[in-house]
Amino acid sequence: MNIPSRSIKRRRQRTSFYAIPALRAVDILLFVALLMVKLILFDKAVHVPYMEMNRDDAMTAAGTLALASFWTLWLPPRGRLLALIVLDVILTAIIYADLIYFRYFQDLITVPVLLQAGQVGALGESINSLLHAKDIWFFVDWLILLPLAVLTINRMRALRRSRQSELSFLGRGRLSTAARRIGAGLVVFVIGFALVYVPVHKAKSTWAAELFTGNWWNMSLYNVTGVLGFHGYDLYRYAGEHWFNDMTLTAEQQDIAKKWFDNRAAERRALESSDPMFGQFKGSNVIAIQLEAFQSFFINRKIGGAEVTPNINKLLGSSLYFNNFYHQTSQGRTADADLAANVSLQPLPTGSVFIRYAQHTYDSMPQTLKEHGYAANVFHAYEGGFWNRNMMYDELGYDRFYSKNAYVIDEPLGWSLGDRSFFKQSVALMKQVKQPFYSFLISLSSHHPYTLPKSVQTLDVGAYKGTIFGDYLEAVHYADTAIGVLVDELKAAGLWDKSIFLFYGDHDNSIREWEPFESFLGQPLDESERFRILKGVPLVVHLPGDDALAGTYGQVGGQLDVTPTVLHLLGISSADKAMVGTPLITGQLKKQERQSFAKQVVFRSGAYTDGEVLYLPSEDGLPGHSKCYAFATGAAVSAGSCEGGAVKAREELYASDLVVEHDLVPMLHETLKR
Ligand code: GP9
Ligand code: MN
Repeated sequence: MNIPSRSIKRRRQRTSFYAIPALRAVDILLFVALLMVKLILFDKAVHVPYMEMNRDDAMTAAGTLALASFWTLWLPPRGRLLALIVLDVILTAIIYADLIYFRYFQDLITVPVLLQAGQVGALGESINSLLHAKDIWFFVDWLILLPLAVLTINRMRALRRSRQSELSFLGRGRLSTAARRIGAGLVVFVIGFALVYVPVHKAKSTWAAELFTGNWWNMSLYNVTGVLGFHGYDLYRYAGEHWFNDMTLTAEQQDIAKKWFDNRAAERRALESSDPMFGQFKGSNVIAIQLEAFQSFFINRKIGGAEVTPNINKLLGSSLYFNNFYHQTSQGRTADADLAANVSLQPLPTGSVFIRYAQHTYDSMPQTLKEHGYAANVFHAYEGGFWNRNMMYDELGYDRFYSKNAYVIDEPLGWSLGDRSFFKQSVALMKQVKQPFYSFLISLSSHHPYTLPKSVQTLDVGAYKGTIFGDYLEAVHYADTAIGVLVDELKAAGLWDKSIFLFYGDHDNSIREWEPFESFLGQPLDESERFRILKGVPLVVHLPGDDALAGTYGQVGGQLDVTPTVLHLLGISSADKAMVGTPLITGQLKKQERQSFAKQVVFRSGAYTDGEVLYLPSEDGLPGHSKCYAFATGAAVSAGSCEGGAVKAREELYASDLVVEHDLVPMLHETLKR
């Protein structure tokens, strides 16, 4: 038994701060207080609109600190003090690293970010502008805490030398001391858990219901979990998806994916060798615009005698307009449209590929064009971290992502910069790029809830004034003006005749009351018409110096066909690419209201159309409840007319999901290379 000598005992009683019972919890309280200040500083520094820390957020933040530190109460007093100082240093470093990362990427650090070296490396050149003098407040406590840690270590060493070790688990105190410490630790754990659980559960059961499944931005998660809670959740999410999820691929699954993509690539290969359109526009620039919530039901329509989209309607005179073109997005909305159009793979049923599998390999339009000597840039005047774009665009092979930081916000509108100024500034940036180039632009002003300032409401929407439908028409009318500006700018820059220019809508407008649609279109809408309106977005393609093909085309198509179409026109083979779509602009095209090339457009729900039928599976998944309609008339037809197609639609979704989830593109390259 180690009995402290009397002199040591006396000295310890005299000097020990812990001898005063009331002060025993002071270190952990001080720890929570200091870190709370830092979390508030972080929140103020990132300053995301509508996300300021409120009472619930403060509760969550305090709870996460309790959860991070409860175990220190199991240690003897000096061990605990030391552990709290080390925790303070680690958590401060995490919070500050997040702040620096946020200032550059408008996002938080995640496990995949740490695994993808390029992301953090990009900070290097700008580090000076990312460090602010006032950040010193994150570290002032270290001036006291670090010397205190050294003193504590020395003191512990001295005590250990006198065989009074306090480092061992629970120290050498009496059993009652041990029980008290365990109890105190557990109490803090329970308090911490409750402080986190109650507000997070409240958010999850109200506005944030889909946030944890279909999450769209790490900052939205941060808004619920706080920065430390976010890292806990990120680790849990990553571990669940990558370590604990049984992702073993069976030989049979491999075979299914190989066969499916091989067949699809063979279709494209056959077309490449026989179709006169292949390579007709070799060497052109490609300028593709993804328009926010831009549907097709208002194209060529008037309200109170005024055209909703006068600029686009005029452009149709010299362009190819696909009026049976559909969006194929799921929960990932804008990001799914981007994936469909640039990667030609199906989105996932839950969440977005951009967030869940950004580190996997894909065959993309930018990457393929770069392999053929093109420059490739993407433009979107919003926070670069939204939809995990920074990471995904890196993977897709773009040279540069011009996000909000690259723009002067001289026309503030809605979420960010108005589309008119966005397009103007993008063309100015584009002019600097060596040709041929691929430029992908994503608009934003026509985003839900569509309320534009009075100054840009230039369409008289009559009876719809003051309704969301009226606001939507105003917003798409504004977006149409912006398209007009963009075309003029491209002409002035001398790019118009050297470029394949195309645009498509990303997804529907989320307005689910059918009455305004019916009164606007002047007819009642049955189920098949509603589906076609909901999914219908325009695809408009202007080909350089060639208006001969201009006209309206009724062939069905979808966003997954955009990349194969562009590659086909440029004469770049997609036969060795793991892509789902097929070219829409071929020698077979005819200007007709409706044509069928035995081509299927498959939607995430398993619905499909081939231009002959429209198949809508039932929500309860029972085959007997599904619907089969004639595409031309909307009349119900026998279920048998859709059966074979429904099986093929499921096969497409299954094969595409295998590729995304199991990262099969490298394996498929081996099979597709001939
Ligand atoms: C934001 C924009 C909107 O960057 O792309 O995304 P959404 O909410 O439409 O998916
Ligand atoms: Mn969108």
